[in-house]
Amino acid sequence: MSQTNAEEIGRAHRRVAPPSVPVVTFDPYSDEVMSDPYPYYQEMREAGPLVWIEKYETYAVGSYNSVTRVLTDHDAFCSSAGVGLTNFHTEPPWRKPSIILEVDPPNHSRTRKVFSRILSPRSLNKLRERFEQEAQAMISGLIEKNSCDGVHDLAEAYPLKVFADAVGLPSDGREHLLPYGDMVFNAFGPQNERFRQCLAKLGPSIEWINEVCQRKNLREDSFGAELYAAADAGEITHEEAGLLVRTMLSAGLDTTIFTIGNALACFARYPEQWAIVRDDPSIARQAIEEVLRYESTFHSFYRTTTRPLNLEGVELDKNQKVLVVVASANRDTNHWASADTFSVERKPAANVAFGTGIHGCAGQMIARMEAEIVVKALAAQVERFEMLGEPKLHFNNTVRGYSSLPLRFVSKAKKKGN
Ligand code: OVM
Repeated sequence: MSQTNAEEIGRAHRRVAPPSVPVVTFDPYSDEVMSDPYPYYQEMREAGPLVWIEKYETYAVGSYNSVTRVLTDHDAFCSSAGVGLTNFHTEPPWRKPSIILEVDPPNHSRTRKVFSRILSPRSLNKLRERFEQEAQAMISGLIEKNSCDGVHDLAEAYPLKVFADAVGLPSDGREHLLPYGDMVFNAFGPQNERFRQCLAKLGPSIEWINEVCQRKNLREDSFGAELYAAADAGEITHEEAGLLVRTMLSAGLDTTIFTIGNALACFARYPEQWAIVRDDPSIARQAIEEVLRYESTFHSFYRTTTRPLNLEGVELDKNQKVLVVVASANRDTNHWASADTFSVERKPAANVAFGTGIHGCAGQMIARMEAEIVVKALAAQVERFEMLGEPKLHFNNTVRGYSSLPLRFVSKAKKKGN
């Protein structure tokens, strides 16, 4: 058989890397890699700024420069083919695509504008006091309990209360938000066993989510109500308002929950770093940036090429998926000094945990606000964290965090003998 024939036959079954692209053979979605992905990310960066992931027959970028290059060129690297491995041009999405995430300009610009206004710092300032009171009360309660699960009792409880209130959700049924979010983020990865099991268990959660996105179920004076008001004003349609409520519920819980959990895990694991924050809470915000850099919550997502192009010296065809590993960019030793060290005193610099470019996280200000308020409330009350058992990781195709953190919050007051 001639070589050309063999190649053509091979291509029908399996796509191979163009000759100049380094191949990586690990599966970024395996439990093994997810248990500690950073050495694998290093292997990927050392192989080159652009690599081929053999298992999923897709490109990937993991260096700080290649990640930002892809994310800042939304004309060449689009979102409308989906930001998961599934290519919406050739395979059906598991749900109706998001009208803000999985869409390109000019449609994206219209929905993004409304969304950004509702989540602007000005609008968030009105929520700050309520958010602070809730954090203080929750943390006082946990100190009294003497032991808690940092995930269930704080990382989950806090956004499920304050963020869901801000969106305008009813109090009952909020437990549906977690399996739904888990599904959303698994769906950005491959349709692996994890994806299938999650989908099989989803049951009534999808219906609950779709139900609470309707205007009649949302409280007045809430983000949800504001989205519908934007529809009354003709900026978006009423159906779009419902889909943007769905975006808030998809993007706003797991992300902040895992970020708060990752912060607790970092502070419990590096007590000397906690002591720095506790003694100078004015650096809480900077500390959260460092948690996001060191243990990025959103690990990776995809873009799709809109035309043949050259990336990092490689010719890519049109309609190619590129995995963008922001968590790897945030550990790139060519960009960060002591990249693998958790240091709350690191000068805040642009990490890409929230992405960058026109699709950079629209909720990043409220996410930072929630995390900062929790850290400051902890700094006011907690001397140190004692780990009472093994932390348990939660495995998800896209977001990284814990399912359990058995902790004791040791009170500052107790130490002083009060
Ligand atoms: C959405 C959505 C879902 C998950 C994440 C996200 C990071 C957006 O439904 O629009 O942004």
